Amino acid sequence: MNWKDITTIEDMEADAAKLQELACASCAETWQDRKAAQGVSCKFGEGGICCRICSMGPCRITPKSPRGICGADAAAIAGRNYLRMVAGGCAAHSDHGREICHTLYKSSADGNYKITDSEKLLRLAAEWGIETEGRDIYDIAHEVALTGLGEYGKAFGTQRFLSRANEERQKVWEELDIAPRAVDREIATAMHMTHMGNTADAEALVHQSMRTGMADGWGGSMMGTEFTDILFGTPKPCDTEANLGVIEEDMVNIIIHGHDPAMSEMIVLAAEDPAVLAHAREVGAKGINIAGLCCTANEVAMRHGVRMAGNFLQQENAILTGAVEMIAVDVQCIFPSLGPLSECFHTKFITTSPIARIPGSIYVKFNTDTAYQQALELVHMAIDNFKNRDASKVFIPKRKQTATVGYSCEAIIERLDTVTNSRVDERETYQPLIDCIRAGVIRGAVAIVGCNNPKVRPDYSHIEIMKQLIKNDIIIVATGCSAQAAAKAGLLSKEARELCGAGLKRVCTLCDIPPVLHMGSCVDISRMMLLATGIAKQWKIDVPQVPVVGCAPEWMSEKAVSIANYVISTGIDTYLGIRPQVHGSDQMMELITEGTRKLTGGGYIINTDPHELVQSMIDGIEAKRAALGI
Ligand code: BF8
Ligand code: SF4
Repeated sequence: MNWKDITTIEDMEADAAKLQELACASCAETWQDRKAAQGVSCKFGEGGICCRICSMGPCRITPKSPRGICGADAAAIAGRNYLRMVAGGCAAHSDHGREICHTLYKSSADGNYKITDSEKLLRLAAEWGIETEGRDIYDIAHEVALTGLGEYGKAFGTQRFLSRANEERQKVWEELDIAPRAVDREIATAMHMTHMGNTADAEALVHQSMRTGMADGWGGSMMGTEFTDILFGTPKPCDTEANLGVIEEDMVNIIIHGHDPAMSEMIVLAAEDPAVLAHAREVGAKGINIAGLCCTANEVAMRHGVRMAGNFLQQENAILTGAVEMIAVDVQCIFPSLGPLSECFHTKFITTSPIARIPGSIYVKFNTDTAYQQALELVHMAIDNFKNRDASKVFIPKRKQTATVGYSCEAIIERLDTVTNSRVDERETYQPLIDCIRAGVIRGAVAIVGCNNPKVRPDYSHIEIMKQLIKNDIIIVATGCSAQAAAKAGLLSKEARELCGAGLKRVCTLCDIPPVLHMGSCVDISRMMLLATGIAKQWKIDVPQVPVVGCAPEWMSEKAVSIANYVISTGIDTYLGIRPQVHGSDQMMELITEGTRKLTGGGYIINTDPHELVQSMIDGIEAKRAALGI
C-alpha cells in the first residue's frame, strides 16, 4: 500500500454522503435524519440533573428549584444517574461473559462448540485450583465454566481475577473497598442504592460506580475474554481488510453484527460448508461473503481473518449499499432502525437473542445444541434471497484498507520475544517494551477504545488522535469501534509506520508490528488491564506510574462508562472526548476527575476538542515520565 492511497476522513465522509443521498431516494431514514429531527438535546438530561426514579417526579434541577421533591440535590441526582449507567454497562458486558461461560459448559468433543485453546484452559484451571491430572479436557472445561458462573452470584469473597493484578493495586482496591464481590451483587447493589430514598451522597455513588465497573473489567468482561479464547482460540496476528469496500457485488453478502461470538462463529463455519457454496453458485453468486460490524467484526476478524464492514455508525450504511442479503445480529449496539431500514431493501434482518428483540426482524433463537444447524439454515436463507437484490439500488463504496489484527497479550509477548533472542531471562515478559519506554524510544502507550457518537464527526477524533500520538512516538493499543476506525484509515497496517516518529518506527520495524495494535472487542479491554498490570509488575512500580493512559474520544454507551470506571480504578487516567452526563453537578464533575485520582491514581480528563485532548495526553505521559525520572 502506498500512503498516497490511504483513506482519509474526507474520503469516508464522501462515501457516507453518497449513501445518504441514495437512502433518500429509497425513502430510507438514517441516524443523520433522526439526529436532525431530535434537534438540540435536553439540557437537564445532558447535565444528568433530571430524575425520574420515582413517580413523584420527574424532577429537574434549576437555580430556582435546587432539589427534587424528595430533597435530592444535583449531585445526588447526577450521581445516581451515573451509577445506573455503570450498572447497565456492567450488566451488558457481564451477561455476555456469562453466556460464553454457558457455551463453555455445553462444549463437547462431538457438539457444536469445541475447545480450541486447551493450553489456556489448563492454565486457567491451575490458576483456579481445579484438578487437571488425568481428566478429560471437557470435564475440566465444565468445572472451569461452572466455577466461572459462580463468580456471578457467589455468597462470599471477591472476584478471583483480582489476584492477577500487581500487589500494590490489590492493596489499593482492598483499602478503598472497591474489590468487587459477586458480579450480580454489584449490579444489584447499584440498583438498590439508586432506588428512591437511598443514597444521596455523591461520593458513595462514585465509590459504588468504581466497584461495579471493577466487577465488569476484572470479572464479567475478563471471563468473557478468557472463555472466548478457550472456545474459539487466543488471537494471533492475522491480516484482513476493513471498510464498506469489503462488500462484494457478485457474492451473497451476510453481515454479522453484535458481540457474542457464539452466533457469529457458527455462521462463519456454516458459510464454508461445500453444500452451501454449491447452493450459492446455483443462484448465480460467486460465493458467500461474510463481513462483520462492531465488536463481532473484531472477534471474527482476529480469529478467522473475516473482513470488517465497519463500526457503530456504519451499520446502516452497510444495508444502504443494497447488496446485503442478510444481517444477523446477537446482542448490543444494534440500531432498532435496522428493522424498517431492511424493509426498504431486500435485506433479511435476523435477531438471534432474547436479549435483543427488534421489530421488523425474523427471530431465530440460537441454541447451543442446534447452533450449527441454525447457522446453516440462515446461510441458505441468505442465498435464496440473492435473487431479490435490486441492481438499481446497489452502490458499494470501493474503499477498503488492509489491517493486521489480533494482538492479544500472548501475541504481543511473542512479538517482543523475537527481538530478545539472545536474552533468555527476558523471554515471555514485557521487558523489551519497558526498556524501550525507559530509553525514550517509545514515550509511552495509549489505549484508545470506544464507540462513535453523532455528537462529533464519526471516526475523526479516533483517527486524528492516533496520528498525533504515533507521530510523537507513543504506541497505541485499540479495541472496539476505535480499532475499526483505525483499520478503515489504514492505521492497523504495517505501512502506517511511515506516520510514526523515528523511535516508534524503529521499534515497529524491529518487531514487525503496526503502530496501532488491535487487541479485540470491548470486553477485551480486560486484556489491556492485564497488559498494564503486567508491565507494572515487571517494572516493579504501580500502574498509575506507568506512562500509559486510556482514551475514549467518541464514546456513547453505558458499557463505556462501566469500562471507564474499571480503567480509572486500575489507576489509569482516562481521556474522554464526550462529556459524561453529570456536568449539571459541580460536585460530581470534581469527583470523577480529581476525586477518584486522589484515591486510585486514575481519573478523567475531559475535552471535546480532539486536538487539545491529544495534547493533554502527550503532556500526561511526559509528566509520568518526568516523575519516574526517565
Ligand atoms: O462494545 S465500541 S459502539 S460495538 S459499545 Fe458498541 Fe461502543 Fe462499538 Fe462493541 Ni464497545
Ligand atoms: Fe424527584 Fe426524588 Fe422522585 Fe427523583 S426520587 S423523581 S428527585 S422525588
